[in-house]
Amino acid sequence: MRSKPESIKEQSAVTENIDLLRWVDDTARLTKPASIHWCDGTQGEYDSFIHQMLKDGTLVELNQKSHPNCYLHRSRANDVARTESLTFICTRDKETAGPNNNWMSPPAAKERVGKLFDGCMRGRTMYVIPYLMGPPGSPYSKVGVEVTDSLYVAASMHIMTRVGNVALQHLRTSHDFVPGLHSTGDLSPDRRFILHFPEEKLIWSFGSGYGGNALLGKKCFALRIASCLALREGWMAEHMLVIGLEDPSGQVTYMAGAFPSASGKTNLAMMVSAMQDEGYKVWTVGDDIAWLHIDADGQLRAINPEAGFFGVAPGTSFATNPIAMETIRRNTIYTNVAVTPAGEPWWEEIGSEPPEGLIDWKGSQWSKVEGKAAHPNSRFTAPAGQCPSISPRWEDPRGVPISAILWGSRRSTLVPLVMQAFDWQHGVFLGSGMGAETTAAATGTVGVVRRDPMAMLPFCGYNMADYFAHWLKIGQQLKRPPLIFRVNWFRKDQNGNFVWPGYGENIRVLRWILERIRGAGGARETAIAYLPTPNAINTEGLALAPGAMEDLTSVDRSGWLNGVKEMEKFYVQFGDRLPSEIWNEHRKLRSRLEA
Ligand code: SAT
Ligand code: MN
Repeated sequence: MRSKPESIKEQSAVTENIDLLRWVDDTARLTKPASIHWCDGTQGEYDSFIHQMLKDGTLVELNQKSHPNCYLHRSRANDVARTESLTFICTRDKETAGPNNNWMSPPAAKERVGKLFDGCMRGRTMYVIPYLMGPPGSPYSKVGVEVTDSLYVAASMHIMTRVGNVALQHLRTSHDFVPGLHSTGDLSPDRRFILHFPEEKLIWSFGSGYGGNALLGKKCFALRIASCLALREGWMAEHMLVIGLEDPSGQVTYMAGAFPSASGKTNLAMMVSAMQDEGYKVWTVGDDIAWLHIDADGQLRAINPEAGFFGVAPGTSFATNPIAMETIRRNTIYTNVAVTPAGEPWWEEIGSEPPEGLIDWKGSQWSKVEGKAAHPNSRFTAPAGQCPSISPRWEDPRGVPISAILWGSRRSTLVPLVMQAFDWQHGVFLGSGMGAETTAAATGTVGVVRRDPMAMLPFCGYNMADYFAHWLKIGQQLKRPPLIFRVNWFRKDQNGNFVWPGYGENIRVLRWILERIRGAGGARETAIAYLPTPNAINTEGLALAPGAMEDLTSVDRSGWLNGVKEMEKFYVQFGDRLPSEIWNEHRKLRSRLEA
């Protein structure tokens, strides 16, 4: 559906939504594209996008025998991860955005970045992408419309969201959609801005072609803007995976887990249980984002707003995540991975040695001295529906009932393998104070501990003090609030080796969590939380170092007292706005540790 920018009549064949037509028209006047293409979301359209990108070099064809319909994209070397320093929340009042966000006033942001958008699509095609976040027919689903001049973005949106008619039908004539304007511009970091206007539900992204900066349905809409809508409307938009844990009787219990980017969320979401023979199996509902609503019975329910996975490639292998390896064998767009002479994707820890003649992520011959062949934040973009462990209920319009919430992050020391919060309020406190070692998913130093509450620090679209208050309030509205747990698979010993085997063996921890949900499972009360009793977690058949389990389930008092100080430094930024409940929990934790 190609048309001249002015022909609003022609576009109205696609939709009769006046607000949408007007916004697209205004956008075209600003960006001045040579032509406009309304995306219909069909396979034919996807294929033609791919064809075009193979022709102009945006994509490289991978081995079509081993990886049918798989392609490689190389982004600019300075555009390989989210850029938190260039990401802004634009609200009238700076306090609304909070100390956790970069802020610009809406008029200032529009003035500054509007100039960059002016005429930025000259000679280019403007793609209009109506998309649905959430299952078709769900009352919890929401519509976005992304306008972009990047075909890579348009094709990726086909995978990550539900594009075309399904979205327009959900929208009908309502003005209730989230417009998102994206242009790659000249890809200069000096002219790169990722702007969110929660008060008008608008996204502007300029100067980046990378994932979270450019696929506006994901972090920009489904987390930053959605978190603001959720605050207003009484639900929660969270950086969480959702899994179903099937027990030997066939009953499935659903859990949601918040982990920072590149901390194994996708691995956990697709875990092949090491206790499969005993009847414990994990089903995948989502691997990155959950929208949580309270239903009429006071039960928390989750939908996965996305339709695909945008996962970290390095470290993914048949040993660590066979389900992902199976999922990304076809219909997948890879970004910034290496490629073998046979045309197959390759990355560090894929499970094979780098072959002779490997081409690195920048497109050059790789040699060992040059470091990593794949970028540490290289990604795969694959349809969720083709994942072998996808839950039969992943598109249930009512969502799935959540019985437990997990906080997880990389902590090589201090934080036990698993602990259970005393109650909802204590659980919210544990999430609010979560420390995390930074990863390659964002530009900056890797491995330094920062506070990353609920794994939402880069994604909460408003003041986090209000976010904590919202969490506390939601708990009061739930008839049976999910139990809250902190997990940490990432403890290391003095030699830098992981203490716990992780991956499929994490099922042993999930099983304890399931027992706790059912009122069983051995636990002891400690200063920080309930910890598993020595034999509560089955370790049969694991080659753990002597004393490992004791280390993983004990409390390092002086370490935690330090942590308490770090939390305090983080909380004081929020001044009076921080809920008193958080300070109370903080005070209680310190006095228990000092007792
Ligand atoms: O780059 S994204 O923000 O889309 C992925 C992530 O960092 O979690
Ligand atoms: Mn993420």
